[in-house]
Amino acid sequence: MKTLARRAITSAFASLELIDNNPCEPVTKLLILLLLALAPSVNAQQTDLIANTDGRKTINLNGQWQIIVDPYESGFYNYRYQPSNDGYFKNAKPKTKSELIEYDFDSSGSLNVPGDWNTQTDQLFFYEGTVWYKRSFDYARKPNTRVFVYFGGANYLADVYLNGEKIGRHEGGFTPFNFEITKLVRDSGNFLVVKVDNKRRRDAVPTLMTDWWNYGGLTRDVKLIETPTTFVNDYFIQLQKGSRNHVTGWVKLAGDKLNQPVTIRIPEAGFSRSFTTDARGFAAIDFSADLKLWSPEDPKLYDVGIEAETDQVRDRIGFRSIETRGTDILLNGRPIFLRGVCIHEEAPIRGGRAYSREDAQTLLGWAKDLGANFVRLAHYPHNEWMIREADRLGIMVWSEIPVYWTIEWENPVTLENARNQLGEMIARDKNRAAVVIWSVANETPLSDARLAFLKNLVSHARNLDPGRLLSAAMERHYINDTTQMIDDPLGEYLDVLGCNEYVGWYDGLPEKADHLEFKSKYQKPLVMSEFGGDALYGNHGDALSRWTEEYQESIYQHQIAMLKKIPFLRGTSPWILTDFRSPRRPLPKIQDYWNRKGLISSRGEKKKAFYVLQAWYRELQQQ
Ligand code: GCB
Repeated sequence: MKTLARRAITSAFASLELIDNNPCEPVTKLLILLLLALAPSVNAQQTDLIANTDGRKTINLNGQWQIIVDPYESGFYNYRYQPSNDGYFKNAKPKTKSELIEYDFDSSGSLNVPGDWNTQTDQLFFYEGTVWYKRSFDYARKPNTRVFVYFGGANYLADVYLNGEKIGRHEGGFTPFNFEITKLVRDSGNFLVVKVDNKRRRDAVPTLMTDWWNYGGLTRDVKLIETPTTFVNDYFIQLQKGSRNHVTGWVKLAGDKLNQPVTIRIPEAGFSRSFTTDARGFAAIDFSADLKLWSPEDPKLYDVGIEAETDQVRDRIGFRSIETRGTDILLNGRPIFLRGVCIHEEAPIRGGRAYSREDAQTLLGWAKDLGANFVRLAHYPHNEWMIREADRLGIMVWSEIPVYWTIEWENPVTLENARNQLGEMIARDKNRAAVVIWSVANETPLSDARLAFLKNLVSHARNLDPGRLLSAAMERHYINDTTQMIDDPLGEYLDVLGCNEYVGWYDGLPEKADHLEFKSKYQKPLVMSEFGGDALYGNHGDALSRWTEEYQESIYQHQIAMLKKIPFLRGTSPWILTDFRSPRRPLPKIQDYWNRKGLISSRGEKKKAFYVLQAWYRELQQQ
């Protein structure tokens, strides 16, 4: 309850901040606040996210789940469009030969979890709507334990039921959530039902228009997590901003024995120190240790133990500092250039959403092959394997939320949703050294309401994680034929300026880049967060023929020459590592619903531009 109350207050303040920046009448403000107080929060029933699920006792619920495709949501609403008490979540069976029940999970089809529904059956390729998932399981409860059901991600809106009872709802397609089921779970014959709805909505995050496939379903791992009655719920253990040996953070217990000693142990560094949690189960931690720092050259991870009397968790944690000075980005105190590439969460070769460690290894392996030390994971938080593998491989990560293009900037509920997704992204990955940048938005059009919304997200991110750099992929504009200006007012609140430009593709021909210069209003580092153009692998022609590998190669040649002249450029993440599916790209025989800006085709073939960028990145690596 405390958490709920805190969330409600935080969200009211968040909205107040937004409203305060908007010119509306005091009465209207009051009304909005009143409505907010009455409306259930997006994740009202969610238990605080359990950190590091791999470091816990878990029971895997992946595999085949029974499904019912329900375009009219008749498993949820009755014929008067009122929520029904007897929906599909009851998993009912006729008890007599006369009883009428118009659905049956057990004789319906099935889908693999994790996995999107679009690429598992042709019938659902373009489907946007509701699919019901059901999985049965047995679970022998032990005394003094609690059990939670954890979803790595469900796109987009998930209503979760256990044994016919609603246990929670989660909104947002790319972040994890968990619900406690201790009281509901039984020894045998449990049925877990999830209604997953991926209908796009104007007020959602993302909103109606995107340039990626709206893959629906239980797209990431599902598991049960078993914990002691009082357990280590979450912790934040990272270097203090600017320091290379001072660790700060916190540990949070959940349960009834909240006040107890907790020891942080890093055996390899010979470190061990105890802290005591307060009546809320919270302890601030603060210590110095002699640590070998994480870097792309040497991605050192330590075994870290978080040991309470009632529960112990182990994690692999890297320590590094990341900060900016003037126009420089400093990793462990030294200036660094981010040699990056953007990536969508699409499975290499197989297609559809990526979800496995192998998918992450292939994608990040290609990025390494390119000479990258950095990836921009676009346009939403990717699955946890990507971050864990980046941590292991020494690849710095920019991670972002789907605040993309035309969000409802004036809608307090949309803001609350975006804040929630931002909070969940940070909650999951805050202990990963690889993550160096949180980004709050992509290519959002300037307005006062948009600035208020994004400032709110920036301050939320800083409160949750004071150590990492904040950015956003912004737009720029021409001040004359040959000068592009970066002066988005959002830039004032960011640490690193992100900027997307498509000179040579949407903006003139590749040669246009030769005469261009970039100016910035801010003394801050710039990451050119997107540039590029489409090429169909194997399609050849001269360098002025669209869709050919030669045209794309020429864009990269001219772009690189231009980028080299930008004095405050400290990183690049061209668009994009591999071709990815997009409903906005129908051109027959060329696009066929793929965005072809990949440096690598959907089948894993490297296009000519790949080698142009690789040569530049190798050159930068020598410097
Ligand atoms: C952009 C967007 C990205 C698109 C890309 C394109 O600016 O940020 O999501 O896919 O351009 O290919 O047009």
